[in-house]
Amino acid sequence: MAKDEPDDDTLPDKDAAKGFYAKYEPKEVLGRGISSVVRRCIDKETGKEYAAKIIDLGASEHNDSRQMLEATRQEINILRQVMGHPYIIELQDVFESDAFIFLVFELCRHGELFDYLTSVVTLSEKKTRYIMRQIFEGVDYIHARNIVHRDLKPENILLDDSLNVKITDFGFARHLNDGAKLYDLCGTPGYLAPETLKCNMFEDAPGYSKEVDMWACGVIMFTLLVGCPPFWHRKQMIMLRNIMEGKYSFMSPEWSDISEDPKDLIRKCLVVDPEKRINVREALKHPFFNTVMRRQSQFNAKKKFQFAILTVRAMIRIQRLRYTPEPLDIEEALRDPYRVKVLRKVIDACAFRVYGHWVKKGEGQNRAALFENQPKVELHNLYIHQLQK
Ligand code: PIT
Repeated sequence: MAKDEPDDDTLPDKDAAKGFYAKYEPKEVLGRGISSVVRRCIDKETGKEYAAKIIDLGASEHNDSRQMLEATRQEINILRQVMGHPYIIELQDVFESDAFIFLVFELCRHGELFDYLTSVVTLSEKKTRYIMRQIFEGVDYIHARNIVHRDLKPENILLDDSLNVKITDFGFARHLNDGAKLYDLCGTPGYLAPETLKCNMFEDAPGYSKEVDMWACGVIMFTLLVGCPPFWHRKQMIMLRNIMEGKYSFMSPEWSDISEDPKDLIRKCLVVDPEKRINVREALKHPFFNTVMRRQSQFNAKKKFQFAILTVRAMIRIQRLRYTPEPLDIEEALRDPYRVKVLRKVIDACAFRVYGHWVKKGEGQNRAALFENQPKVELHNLYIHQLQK
């Protein structure tokens, strides 16, 4: 670390900004926040690349700037507690001046999981397993240190050179002693847990704890598999009501090709009562992550032989399949093209290619709108009304 957190309340020296520019050469912008910017930068001595989050304390009013300084110091404190895990962003250096704070992180060249998902629309079960296992392992590390992240979402999951996960943005993270609860409303609407919303609605709400991160993991996993979030509604009030009631479904056509294990894990994350929700250790032991281990657990010669035959048969079928296009029911394709998997893939890919730039970060609202292939109810009613006149 370039600088330790000062114990007293005085603002640190102005030379710290010079310290950052003496050590690093800032390059292009990787991302922007309200009063911060993330730039790629190069260590002048070693030539190694990093990402520097430059927080502009002067961008806000005097009081706000003091608050921002305090909040950033708290974030640094948490970042130092969770450092040293392969799936959590590594804080490399800190420089504080009275106008700016520079946080230097390891570089994640592949950017946000959010942008990756937008480019591929949906992830296969296998890729979802790979990504979700890493997210849960990162969350396990955080929770084991009694820290709750409170803002897990695909925008806060970065991907490194090997497409491995790095959990970032600990701006809302808090340390929680055993049994302690939080009461403030923070996070991102589509990912908020019911118990967090309850704190904002009822005076006597019991508060919330680490379980909110497991809820957010359920929302992320659902979104990775089918491309749109579980509780989405274009009216935010209805979306929040859906969250409170845990109202979502696996009924859309995209789910018909997805197996039972991932659905079961999502169901266990999206349990309204936080006490009955799966915890991170249990999630890592879920069959979704342990399918291979289950098969390997006991050697059974007969089963092995049957499996070998099935494999050979499947291989022959797959080889033939290459030359045989999937049968297409023209009537079904005309009536409801979105139900046909091959057409659905083409439709989604085209929609994302044309309208992908609409997908804004934050609530997943625009992303879900791209999947809305039903007529809006009001418009539909208006249309019926006009016809009846
Ligand atoms: C990038 C690329 C990269 C790192 C980051 C962003 C870091 C972001 C970050 C932001 C936080 C935080 C931790 C990490 O607490 O390599 O685009 O607010």
